[in-house]
Amino acid sequence: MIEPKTRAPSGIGLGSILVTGAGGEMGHALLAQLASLWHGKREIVAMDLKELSPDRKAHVQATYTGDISDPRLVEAIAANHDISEIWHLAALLSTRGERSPELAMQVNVMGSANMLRLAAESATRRKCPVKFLFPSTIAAYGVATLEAKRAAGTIHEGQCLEPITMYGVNKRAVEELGRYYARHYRLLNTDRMECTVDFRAIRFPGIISADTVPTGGTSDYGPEMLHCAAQGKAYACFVRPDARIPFMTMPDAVRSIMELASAPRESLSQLVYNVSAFAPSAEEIAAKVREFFPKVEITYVPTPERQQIVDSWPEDCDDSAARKDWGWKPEHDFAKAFSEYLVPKIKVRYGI
Ligand code: AKB
Repeated sequence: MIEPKTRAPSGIGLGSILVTGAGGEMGHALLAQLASLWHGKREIVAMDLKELSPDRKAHVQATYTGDISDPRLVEAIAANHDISEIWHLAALLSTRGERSPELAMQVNVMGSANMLRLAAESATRRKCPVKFLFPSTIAAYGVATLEAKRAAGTIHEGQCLEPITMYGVNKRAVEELGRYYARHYRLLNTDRMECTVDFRAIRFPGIISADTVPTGGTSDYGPEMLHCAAQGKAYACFVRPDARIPFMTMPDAVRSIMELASAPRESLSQLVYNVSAFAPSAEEIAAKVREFFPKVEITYVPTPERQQIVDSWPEDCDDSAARKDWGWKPEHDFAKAFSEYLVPKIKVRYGI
């Protein structure tokens, strides 16, 4: 279903911002930020598989409900709006993707290819690069064994790039497509633009939000533990106590991608960046949750398949390039994430 049917004015030459996956976890926090930044200056167009909730619709000027892998929907957006920036958040996450790998590839790769094409065609028409923000993930990394993970320790962007999940493979594929559109699009054309798509990606760790509980991911045990505890529910963790991957709070995640978006292109030495904040084991998360919710009952019932996915992801990521190129610095370390953000907000959310 498409609404509206007419091309909306896009403001003073700035063009419109398209946000895909606007109904998802990150979309929730990002729409509000984009709306306050661009209020009255730029049109924001949102797209999601499901109809957006009224509070999200309030932040945007146009909404499209449908599948990003449907080229007709993408053509309709291109016909109705002057798109100059795309925040492509829509994806099937790692656990869901592994249960339906072909569907994941369709949405995560073909849907992204549609978005990159929309960006390139819009850039060619506007004669100006279209900015493309892409949340990639630590799932883009992959090591074959737990021993290899421990030996690798904290890794930089060029290491361990053999993901074992369809989701990780899909994200790597889009990073490579982004590199092509940014640097080599139509390389045989003599009149080609030097940069057609200004592709910028962040490999996010697991994200913990006080407002939303993720579904379909493998890093979900972190947020699930906390949200269960706050609701007085017991939690059976699907990974071992010693499982370790990096995490970050949602406000830091949103701020990082907003900061990357606003960084001058010439300061960016790479297209894909790690960002890091803290990297606790599952047991360290459980202990922190118990500090604030002492009655919570947390047990460990590892699912071998999901454990294998977590064991293939790095223990932590080296984000020195992001720190150097665009000044990245997380606000929340592990202690502050709980004491200053998660616990106070989650108590309000669940009326504790
Ligand atoms: C997932 O678990 O699928 C994601 C991720 C780490 O990318 N949250």
